[in-house]
Amino acid sequence: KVGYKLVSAPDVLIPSNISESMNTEFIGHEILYFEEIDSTNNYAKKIAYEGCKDGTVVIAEKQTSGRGRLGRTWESGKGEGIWMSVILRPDISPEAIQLITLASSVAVVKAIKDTTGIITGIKWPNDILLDGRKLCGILVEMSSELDRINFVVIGIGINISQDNKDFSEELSNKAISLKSYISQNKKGVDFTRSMIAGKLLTEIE
Ligand code: BT5
Repeated sequence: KVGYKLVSAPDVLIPSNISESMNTEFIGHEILYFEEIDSTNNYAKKIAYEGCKDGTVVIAEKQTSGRGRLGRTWESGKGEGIWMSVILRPDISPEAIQLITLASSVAVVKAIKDTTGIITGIKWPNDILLDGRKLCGILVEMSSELDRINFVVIGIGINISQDNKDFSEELSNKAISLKSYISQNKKGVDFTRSMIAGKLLTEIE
């Protein structure tokens, strides 16, 4: 009869959860959250063309047509990872776009280390590996003119909770998730997806 205490909240990627671990000047001040979407990069490009704000983020629990590079598929099951896209309007020349991919990879490695204590590695240009398997992929797309960028979309997919059996047969010994690594190796500390997402946006900025 003394009321209730909230001891834990479900790990959904809603903006209020993410902003608890975010400290940014402009990235993520607008976060668009979807339970299901075809691809966060597709939606991000659409709203970027329509003029959305620098730093807008699109995030989803599930993607039905998650994309890698060159038309490849990105497996993005419901609630199993962080599937998100960040829209930037940087004042750099189109040739410098590779720097954005590299900086994003570094941001992922730092966010994971700071949140979980786990050290991952970068396989140039856009893969983050753990135990020799792919933990995260980055897909940077842009719209530009000859000498200036209109916008960049940084699409990031991080596997969080899949077991081997949750991946397709093709990926079962090529992909890994953070939680399966932690439980198998008894390393790292517990975390929520929102903690990593908030920290990642901070690092990207
Ligand atoms: C990438 O492409 O690694 C970029 C992946 C980017 C995904 C994000 S999720 C949010 C945003 N919205 C999108 O639609 N995409 C971005 P690439 O280097 O081409 O690697 C693709 C290959 O990785 C596939 O052919 C598979 O072999 C493998 N793969 C697919 N899904 C995977 C997963 N969940 N984990 C690990 N590897 C995967």
